[in-house]
Amino acid sequence: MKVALAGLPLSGKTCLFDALSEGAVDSTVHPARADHPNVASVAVPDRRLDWLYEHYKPPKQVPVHVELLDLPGLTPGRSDLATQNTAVLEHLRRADALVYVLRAFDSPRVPGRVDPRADRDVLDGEFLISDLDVVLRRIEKIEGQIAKPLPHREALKHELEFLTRCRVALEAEKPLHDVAQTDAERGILHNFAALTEKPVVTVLNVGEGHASRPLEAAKAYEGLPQPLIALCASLEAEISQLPADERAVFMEEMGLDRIHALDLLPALHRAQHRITFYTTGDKEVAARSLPQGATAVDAAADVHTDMAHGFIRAEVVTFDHLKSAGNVKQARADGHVRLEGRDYVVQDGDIILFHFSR
Ligand SMILES: Nc1nc2c(ncn2[C@@H]2O[C@H](COP(=O)(O)OP(=O)(O)O)[C@@H](O)[C@H]2O)c(=O)[nH]1
Ligand SMILES: [Mg+2]
Repeated sequence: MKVALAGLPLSGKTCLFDALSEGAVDSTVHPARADHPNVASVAVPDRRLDWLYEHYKPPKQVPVHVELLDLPGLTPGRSDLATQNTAVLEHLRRADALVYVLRAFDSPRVPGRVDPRADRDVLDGEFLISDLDVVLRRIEKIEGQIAKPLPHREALKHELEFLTRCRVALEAEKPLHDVAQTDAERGILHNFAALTEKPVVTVLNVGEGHASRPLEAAKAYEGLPQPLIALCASLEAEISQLPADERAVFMEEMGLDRIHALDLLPALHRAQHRITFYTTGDKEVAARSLPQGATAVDAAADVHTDMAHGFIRAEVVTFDHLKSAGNVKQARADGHVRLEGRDYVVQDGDIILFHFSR
């Protein structure tokens, strides 16, 4: 799962990146560049996994990881930075999901007005234009091919019809995520990595004065897109750089009862229509991510291809049942451990033991 931070310059992307990656990259030495984005692998916080780890006490816990990308800001209207802007958009295209970082803090170090809704419209506008550009180029190419008696002419005709609908939507300033109706059409969008089709979570970056209750500041801006997470990126970045034993004291001083940035990765996971299932064993407990609708055999393949090839059945208990029963033996006695076949649709929070032949 690859997630990229998108925003205007000085909106707080790098602070957010530092808060989430706990300073894995020293961005004062290596600022994010379009030809060299900063990348960090960040664990998705997961209370259920923490509970399983406490419960089974194996040597290791393995969370789901996200590859987080920090990039330069988008600079529409700056013709001197057009090449960099195009390169940033290309990186965003390759991400599975985007975070819009919107500035809602006032600072003498950052020029210009504070207007997150206008900034968000600027980002949307950039993505619409960029997608339209790709769609128009593809249309032109297909129109050239379709004149020839090619064997896959029918498929091209369908694609052209779909791309024409895409063009109409984009010209009316509508994002592409509503246009694709069939799996084939979604496949086409996926191929050109449309920006306006990607799952988005918005981060409203508020000033220090609102750090402890950031959502209060969000109330000043009606109509910001959901899901939305409000936080003070500079302060949360600062906290993440502190030694663990100093964090609580500092947070108390600042009136923070929690790190709001921790909500971001789970929100991105949900926005991508993905679920989490768990495996437990002597060596580790692991959280694993699957697209909604995936089956038991897909889940087995995620653990090991051998498990999918030799799949016999899955033994499933939900996290909530296990937790309330206290242990698997009791959950079994309560009738909450089920045997499921290969076509069982995995549910968020399932704990699965696979039976398979070698
Ligand atoms: N007061 C305040 N300043 C912030 C906040 N987030 C970022 N900044 C400041 O804004 C400037 C730009 O932040 P940075 O994360 O580098 O923005 P980027 O260009 O989007 O990566 C820096 O001087 C930060 O210290 C915030 O929440 N509050
Ligand atoms: Mg930056």
